[in-house]
Amino acid sequence: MAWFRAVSSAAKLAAVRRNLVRARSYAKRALLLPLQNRYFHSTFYKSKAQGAPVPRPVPLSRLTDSFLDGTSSVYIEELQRAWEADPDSVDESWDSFFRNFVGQAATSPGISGQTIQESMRLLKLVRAYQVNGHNKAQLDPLELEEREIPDDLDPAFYGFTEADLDREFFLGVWSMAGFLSENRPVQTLRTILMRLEQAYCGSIGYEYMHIPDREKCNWLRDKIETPTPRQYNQQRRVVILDRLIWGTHFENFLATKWTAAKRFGLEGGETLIPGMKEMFDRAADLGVETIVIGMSHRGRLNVLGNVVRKPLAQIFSEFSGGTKPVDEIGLYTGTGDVKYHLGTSYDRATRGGKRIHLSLVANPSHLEAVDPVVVGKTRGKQYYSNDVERTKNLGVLIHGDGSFAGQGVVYETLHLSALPNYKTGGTIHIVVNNQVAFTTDPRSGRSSKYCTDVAKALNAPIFHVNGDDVEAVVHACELAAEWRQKFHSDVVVDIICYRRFGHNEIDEPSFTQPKMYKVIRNHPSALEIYQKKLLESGQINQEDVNRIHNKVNSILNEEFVSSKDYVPKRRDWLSAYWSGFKSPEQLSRVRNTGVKPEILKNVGKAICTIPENFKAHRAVKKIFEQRAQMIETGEGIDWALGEALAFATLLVEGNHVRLSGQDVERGTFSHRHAIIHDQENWEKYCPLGHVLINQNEEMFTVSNSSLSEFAVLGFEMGYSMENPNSLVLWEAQFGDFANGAQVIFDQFLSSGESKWLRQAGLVVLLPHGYDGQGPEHSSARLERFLQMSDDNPYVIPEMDQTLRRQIQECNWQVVNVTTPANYFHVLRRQIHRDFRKPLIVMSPKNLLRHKDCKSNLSEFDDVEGHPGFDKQGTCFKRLIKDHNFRSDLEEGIRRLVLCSGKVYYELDEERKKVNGNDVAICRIEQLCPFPYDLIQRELRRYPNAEVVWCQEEPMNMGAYNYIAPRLCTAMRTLGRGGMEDIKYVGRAPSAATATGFYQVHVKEQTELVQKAMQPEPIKYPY
Ligand SMILES: Cc1ncc(C[n+]2csc(CCOP(=O)(O)OP(=O)(O)O)c2C)c(N)n1
Ligand SMILES: [Mg+2]
Repeated sequence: MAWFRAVSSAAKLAAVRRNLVRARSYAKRALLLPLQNRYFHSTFYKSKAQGAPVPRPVPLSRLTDSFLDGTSSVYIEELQRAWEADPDSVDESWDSFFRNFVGQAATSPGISGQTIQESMRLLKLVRAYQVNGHNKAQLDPLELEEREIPDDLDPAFYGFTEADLDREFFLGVWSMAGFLSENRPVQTLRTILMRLEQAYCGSIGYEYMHIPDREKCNWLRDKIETPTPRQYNQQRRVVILDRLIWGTHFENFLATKWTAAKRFGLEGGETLIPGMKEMFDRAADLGVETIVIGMSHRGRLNVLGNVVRKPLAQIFSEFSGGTKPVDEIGLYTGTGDVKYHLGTSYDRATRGGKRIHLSLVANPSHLEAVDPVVVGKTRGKQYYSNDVERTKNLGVLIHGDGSFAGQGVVYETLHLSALPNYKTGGTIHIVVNNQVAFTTDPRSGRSSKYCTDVAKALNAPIFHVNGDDVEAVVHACELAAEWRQKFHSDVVVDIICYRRFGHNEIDEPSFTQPKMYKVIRNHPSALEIYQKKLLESGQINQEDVNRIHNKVNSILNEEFVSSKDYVPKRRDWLSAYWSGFKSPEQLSRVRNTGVKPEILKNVGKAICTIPENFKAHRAVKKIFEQRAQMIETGEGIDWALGEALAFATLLVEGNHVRLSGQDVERGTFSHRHAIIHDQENWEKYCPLGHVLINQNEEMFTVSNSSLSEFAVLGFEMGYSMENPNSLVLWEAQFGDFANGAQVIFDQFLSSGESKWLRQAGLVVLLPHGYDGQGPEHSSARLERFLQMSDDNPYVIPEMDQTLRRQIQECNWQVVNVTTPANYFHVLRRQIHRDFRKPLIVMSPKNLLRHKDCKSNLSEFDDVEGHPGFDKQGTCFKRLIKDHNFRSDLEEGIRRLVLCSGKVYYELDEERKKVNGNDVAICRIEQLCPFPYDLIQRELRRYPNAEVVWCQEEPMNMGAYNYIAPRLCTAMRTLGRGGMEDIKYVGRAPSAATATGFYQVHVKEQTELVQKAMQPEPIKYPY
């Protein structure tokens, strides 16, 4: 038996040695791991001689998780036994570890008997609280949530018993932050547990252990595990109370004055108001000067009144039905929007005596759609205020629990947060988590535990906080501001509250949530709870409380009285950068968009030059040589160069240009090459970044985006709203994919100005055209954009050049441009006018390299006598007349084919083939607003021509349904017939945009082009 034991312990020792060898090889391998994972292994490199004299605590905290599991503990115990038998039998680092740690523990009076295993278990317990403490935190004010407390928060799980509670344990003097950092290595288990419960299981549940950055975790641990995390003095508490009273009375007041109105009140979540205000105060203390806020319906009016400080009289006036705002200069007021969608901006003082600018962005009902818009606007502000560190301009988004979990755009927006050309230094997210979405329980509304789980993908810390504990809410909000200013990344505050009434005030919530509403009915408000607490603590007396209540009520009443006479004085869309811009009823003249020839030559050379030592790809080099040649000769300028010239000339004039979208740097069709790559050292060069001497790096930004449409278009929308002197463009990979961003088109781009009186000059490039690439790479759904255009098909507006306000009155412009020069001018026109309008461009694919789709430099300049020059100089051509027919009257023409886009080149080709000299082809370059004047001019020119609309899209798509009534109006007023006189040539109606069979495509395309040229008349309708 003795022999067996001996053998067995020898075998064990051998096993331990084998493990040690393995451990050493792990240590070597670990050097390749990212920094944060290296710490544990680095302790192995101390030599025995160096390590011996001074007992050094070995940071167990640095052990990786795998070492903390059960088998590792057993393994370490085995090691310990081996070490006790023979210290030389273990690796020198383990020797040091056991001497320092166990030696201390074993000899310290009062902690006798603590084993390594107990230490490990204790550490695991601490860690369990850090990871899982939030599961036990007191988060639900209604206490209805059924929760399972994880086993690993139970000391018994680690083998501790009642008897251990008052035993002292050695915790170490760890080089870890927070709880383990204190210089009190020996504590009783009872104290340890109490502290852990206080830190992690109170009114705030912290989720941060998913963050893989030690510095960030330690920073948070320091904040969370400090013995007195939040101690507000009496003065602060009065301020918090005051703010809570404002938030609460505001809703009560609206409820009593407008009993039947929908206001999507904040009742049950009123602590949001003091939380936000304290967050903003803290942010201001830390250097924030401007905050852009996005939020949906819930509590929006309260935030507008109490946080942003929109005049209460104005809010009340809007509640009473409101007067349509009247501008002192003009009368344009758009369609307006419901009161809980309107935006505004104000300057307000903070508690710390600073001033902060707050703007709440107007938003549609579409939940979360405003998120990327806010982030883009914030980035725009950062550019214009030279906020390189991104600490002066902050974006704050307020979400609902249902929408934060459910809406995909939340994830898309979060995913922009660290991208170099989209980051804003962190957005602060606040979730007003009232535990219900309309009538839907979280159980049916999401698959994850928390509604905020999506933010974990971004390694954002998440603070869940009980909305009934106003001080905890304030603390979490302040901490979020500190985090953002410290780490410049996103952070989430999840205020878990409830909704006292229905989804809106007219809704009956007990139909669907009877249990919840039974509890809510008897549940005191956050204000009642806080007031009671302060009164009981003696920090405030009833008189003081009454005084605040009376003050708030009397102000609300005074504002209500003055709201009756409230007259909105000034439209507020003219923020600083926009002064001087015209509203739709103020005439803005058409301006010359041509550029002096010498400037064109100079910038042309600059953008075609690649630095000498830059090793561009051979093919790219050739492209640039060809471009340089085009500039040199002034001939054959192609699409990409036309675009680059528009950008370059705008830059020279001091404008900011930003183009973003998927693969826009090279260009989906490999035509742009706005950024080129050194093939040897992988450096990048952006020719348009060097048009000016010492050009600001961001002045020309071209950036590949994340693979998102909704968020990226929303972002650029917000960016473009910030400053009119910027040409902001978003390009879809193919136009088809733009419908992933449909909400932005519908709710912001096409209707934003009309609803919210905010202009935007965003340009959207949508590759479009039938080349036989199948149903998903042919159509940008031109018809959708035209259908959303608001120009009246039956009324011809004032078209005189000196009085024309047609574009200003229209909601946007839709163009399908066919020459590089016209593309150049339409881009420049966006900036060279006194108003801003979104521009939708059906951009070409095969025209990018088409032999005939070229322009001469003389079409870009402003020289009298050059093509396109007229009284205003050189301008964008809304219609390109047939180059074959110059006289004002062409009586011999039997057919006038009107078309738009690349089909023109195919029609022209066919005409040449069939000698169709009696057919004229006109290109409508600007479809919306409809160029009535130019169409009528062409109709007059060809008095005997059959009028044909030709398109390559199916009949139910493309421009046909938009063109037909407008063309008809133009013809009727000239006595040229009506609807039945407009012939259609194009594809038949279809469900899919295009055929998937190339042969079918070719047949269809050939037929339609041939038909447009056929000698016999075309039957009506086709
Ligand atoms: C994209 C979108 N889908 C549906 C709706 C209709 N809707 C309005 S509020 C609401 C519930 C929102 O729940 P939650 O996000 O939890 O906010 P709460 O109203 O509870 O504050 C819904 C479904 C909407 N406005 N937007
Ligand atoms: Mg909700």
